[in-house]
Amino acid sequence: MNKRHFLSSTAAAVLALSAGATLAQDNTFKIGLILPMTGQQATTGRQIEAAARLYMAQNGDTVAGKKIQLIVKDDTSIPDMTKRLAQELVVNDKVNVLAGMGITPSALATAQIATQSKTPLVVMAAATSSITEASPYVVRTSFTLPQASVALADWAPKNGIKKVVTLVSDYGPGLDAEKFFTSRLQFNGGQVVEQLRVPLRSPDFAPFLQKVRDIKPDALFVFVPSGAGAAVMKQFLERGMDKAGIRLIGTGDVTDDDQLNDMGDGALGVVTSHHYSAAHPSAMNKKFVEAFQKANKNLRPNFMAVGGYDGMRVIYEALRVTKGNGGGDALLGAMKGQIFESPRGPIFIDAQTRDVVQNIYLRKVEKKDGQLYNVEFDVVKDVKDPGKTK
Ligand code: VNL
Repeated sequence: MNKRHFLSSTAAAVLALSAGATLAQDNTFKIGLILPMTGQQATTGRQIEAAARLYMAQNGDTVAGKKIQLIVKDDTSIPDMTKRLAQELVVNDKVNVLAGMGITPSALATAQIATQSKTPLVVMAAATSSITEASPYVVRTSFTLPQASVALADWAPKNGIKKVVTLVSDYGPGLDAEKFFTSRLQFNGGQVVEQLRVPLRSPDFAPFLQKVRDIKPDALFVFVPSGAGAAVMKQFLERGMDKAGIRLIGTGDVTDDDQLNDMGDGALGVVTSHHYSAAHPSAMNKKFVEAFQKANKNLRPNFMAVGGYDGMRVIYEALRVTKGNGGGDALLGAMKGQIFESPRGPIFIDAQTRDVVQNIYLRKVEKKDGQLYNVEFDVVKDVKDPGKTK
C-alpha cells in the first residue's frame, strides 16, 4: 500500500468509525448502573442487576426507537469509586441516566455529578431521607428509613412493647431510623431507654447485644443494611435473648428476603415494617417473584430487587414520554409524578420531592410451604417520607 492510499483509507476508516459512533449514540440510550457487585454489599448489587435485566427481558430493549444499553459498574460500595465511575460514565460513555447506588455514601458522593451534568440519578437502594435533597436530579424508587420506621413505632405500644432499645448501623439510614422510631414511640407513650450504634463496616454485634440483655427491654429495634440481618438474628438467638423475653423488631432490612429463609425457625414471629415482601399477595407480585426466581436459579427477590425493577420502569416510561429525544431535564420532568403498580403495591414519584410515596406494611415472619416469609398483616397507605425538611 502506498502512502497516499494508506492515508485515504485511514481517513475513510476514521470517518466510518465516527459515523458509526454518532449513529450508535443517536440510536442508543445508555443507563449507567453503578452497584456494589463485590464486597460487603454484594447481595444488593446482585439483586438490583438481576431485576434490571428481568425488566428489560420482559419489556424489550427498544423504547421510542432507542436501543437501551445497560452499563453495569462495580463500585465495591466505596463512595470515591462510585463518584469516579459516575464521572467516567457521564464523560466517556455519555450515559443518559445514572442509576443504582447501593448505599447512602455512594449516592451522596454522586449527587454533585448528576447536578453538574444535568443527568437524572435514579436511586434504587440507598434510603437516607436527605439524598433527594442533595441534587435536584435525584429520583428515588427505593424507600426512606423514616418512612419505614414510623409505622412500627405506632404498632409497638399497642402490642405490649413500651420499653425499647434501638440498635442501628452508625450512618445515614441508621440515624434516620433511630431518630424517627424514637420520637414516634415517645409520642405514643413508649420509651427508648438506650440508643446503640454499630459500625457499618464489619460490625461485631456481640458486645451490643450483651448490653441489651442486661437492660432487658420489651423489645430491641434494629436497623442494619441489607445483607447484615442474618448475623444479627444469629447472635440474638445464640444469646437466648428471645427466651429472656426480649422481642426483636425492626425495619424489614433485618428480615431481608435475600437471607430470611436461611435464618431458621428462631426468626418466626419477628415483626417488621417495610415496603416490600416477596410474599406480598398481588397478582403482579406473584408474577414478578416467579419470573425473577426462574431467571436467577431460584433466588428470591428482596426489596432491593423491587427498587431496581421499578427504577427501570421509571426510566423506560420517561424515555417513552419524551419520544426518545429529550435531554436530562426533559427525562427528569417525565420521571416526576409517575404513578404505577409495582410488585410492592401502588407507588407514586412525588413531583415536589422526587421521592417515592408508597404503602408501608406490618409483617410477621411465618412459615408458608416450608419456607420463611414476611407475611403482611396490616398496611399504612400512601406514606410520604416524614423526613423531608421542606
Ligand atoms: C441503605 C439503606 C443500604 C438500607 C441498605 O442496604 C439498606 C443505605 C445495603 O442507605 O445505605 O437496607
